[in-house]
Amino acid sequence: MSDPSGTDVRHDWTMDEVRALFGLPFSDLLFQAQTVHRRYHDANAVQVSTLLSIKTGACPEDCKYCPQSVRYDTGLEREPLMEKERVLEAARTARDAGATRFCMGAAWRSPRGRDLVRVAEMIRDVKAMGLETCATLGMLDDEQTRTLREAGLDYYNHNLDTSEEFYGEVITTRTYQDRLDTLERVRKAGMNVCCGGILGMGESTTDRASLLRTLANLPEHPQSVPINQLVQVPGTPLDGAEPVEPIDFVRTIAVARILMPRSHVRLSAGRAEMSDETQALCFLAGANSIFYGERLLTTGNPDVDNDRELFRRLGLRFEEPRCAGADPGRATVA
Ligand code: SAM
Ligand code: DTB
Ligand code: SF4
Repeated sequence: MSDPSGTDVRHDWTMDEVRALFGLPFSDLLFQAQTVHRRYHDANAVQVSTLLSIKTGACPEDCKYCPQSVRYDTGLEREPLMEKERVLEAARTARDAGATRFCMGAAWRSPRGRDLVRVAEMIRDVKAMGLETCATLGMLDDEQTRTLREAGLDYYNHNLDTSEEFYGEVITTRTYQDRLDTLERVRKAGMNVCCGGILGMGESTTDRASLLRTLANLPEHPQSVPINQLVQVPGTPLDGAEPVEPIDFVRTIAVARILMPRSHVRLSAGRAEMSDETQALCFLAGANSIFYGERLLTTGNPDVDNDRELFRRLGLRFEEPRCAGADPGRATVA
């Protein structure tokens, strides 16, 4: 299953090479992606994460896709940082439904003061339940990164969202470099990086290629690569954007798989708007992770029962969490 030589794992992809993958006939691309996928992964196992918004809305940033920005009127009810007991209750429900990772998201530019200590306490307790932990809290400085590492955080999610070239069309309140800096801190602290982007914001195929190239040419591939389809929310500037062609979405998953063979590629937001057939093609293209549970952060996700049925029809099963040491260089954080 694994390629001990690791020859497929490269960090020197050129734009021409990545664009050429996008230009392959669909069947050739999927065959290549599936071949790489089977070399590194169990092709019928899917990692499942459940999300919880632990602090909702009133975010000062201007991300044009996001219902939680204070700048757009989306009718979203704001909620301050949740009490730990409520978070633990949601984590228990997720675990009992079969999730193996619990991801806590906060609508912050970056965490402030005591808030991070409170999140660290949540992380410790969620981990003690036997779940892998993930958090997405915005930009981090060195000390905050250390605090999360010491709490035992397994994964930190921080997305690049799109290509460096298109980024300015989507977000103006922080730079691409700010994001790369946070990713570097997380990586250097020894936590697993979860980093991907969003399709369907008006970006070109070249932008998609550029995003994936940036991810693949990082010093280490992110262990988890979420590929989101924009969830259009009325009131956000990107509501009404041209939807992604499903075949193009599948192509992007396939290219991510080829560029980052060892990573988990997550078919992330947007599944509620996708057909079962498109999702099946995404798994065939090498997606091996999903968000599981009726809610993403503030928007809907397919019902647990529907997902179980889809897994049954496709012969997929829930992947066991990786034990320490199984992932070369990275592992579940002690
Ligand atoms: N506030 C923190 C930050 O942005 O760094 C963490 C939470 S933020 C909601 C996490 C990610 O969710 C964003 O980077 C973006 O990729 C994704 N996201 C937000 N709104 C979305 C939408 N409407 N559709 C798809 N993905 C979305
Ligand atoms: C990621 O890449 N997608 C998730 C998670 N990381 C934090 C968030 C999707 C959010 C979709 C819109 C919402 O529910 O608010
Ligand atoms: Fe705030 Fe994160 Fe939404 Fe951007 S994506 S507006 S930073 S919550």
